[in-house]
Amino acid sequence: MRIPLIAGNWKMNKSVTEARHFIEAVQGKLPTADTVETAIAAPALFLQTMLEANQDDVLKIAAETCYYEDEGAYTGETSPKALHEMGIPYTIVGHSERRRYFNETDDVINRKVLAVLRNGMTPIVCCDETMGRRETGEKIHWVVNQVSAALKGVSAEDAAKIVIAYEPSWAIGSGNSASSDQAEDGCYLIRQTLADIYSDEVANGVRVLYGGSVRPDNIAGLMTRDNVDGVLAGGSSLDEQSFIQLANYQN
Ligand code: G2H
Repeated sequence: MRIPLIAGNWKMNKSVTEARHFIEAVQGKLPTADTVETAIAAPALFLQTMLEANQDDVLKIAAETCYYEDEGAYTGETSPKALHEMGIPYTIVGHSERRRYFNETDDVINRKVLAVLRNGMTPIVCCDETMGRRETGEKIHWVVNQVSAALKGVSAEDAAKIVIAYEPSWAIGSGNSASSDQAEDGCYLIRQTLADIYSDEVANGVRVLYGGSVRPDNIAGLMTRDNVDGVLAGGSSLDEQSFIQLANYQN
């Protein structure tokens, strides 16, 4: 059984003080990880404070990105080895904003996936899709190619541990989520790609999330779909009450 994962992605928002207040406010208000797992990915400079404030340890504290080398002369970068040592279990890799604004290529994303796995963490691998590609039918190649490029050299054993997020660019930050049919369609395509590369067993074990304008009022519909195992929420994960509602979508 795939335990749902409700993850937030704060992007470059909040201050350290606000991050601590958020963690304090959600203590005791999130489902336990054996029913619904919850995570917040935040800027690296907040992570230690968030870990310290996370007294009940239900919420997973995650990173938004990291570098693909463990250490060395890479000014300004975040080490996956150091993230693991801090106790960070998840790192987002390949978010469309990283691809678009920081020129992260499929090759860079693949190296990051390998680095995150090598350091004992789980990558939340994002793949996007544009409306143009959806309308021309090019989407299938685009999504399949991103998944297979990101997982190049990843063993079946490691692939079984990863999380993949389907995030159509046209839904990100737009206020217009994909419909539950469109989300199911994208997540199903990703699972089939995993089955083709690895096996049905691996594909059926991997959690595939949907991301793009997920809100408390549309999460329940998305989560009814067979291949949608959770969400990656940006804007609606910034407010404590909104995130608590997302996490408790079953109630
Ligand atoms: C997509 C998503 C979070 P939002 O980027 O990964 O953001 O929910 O604001 O569309």
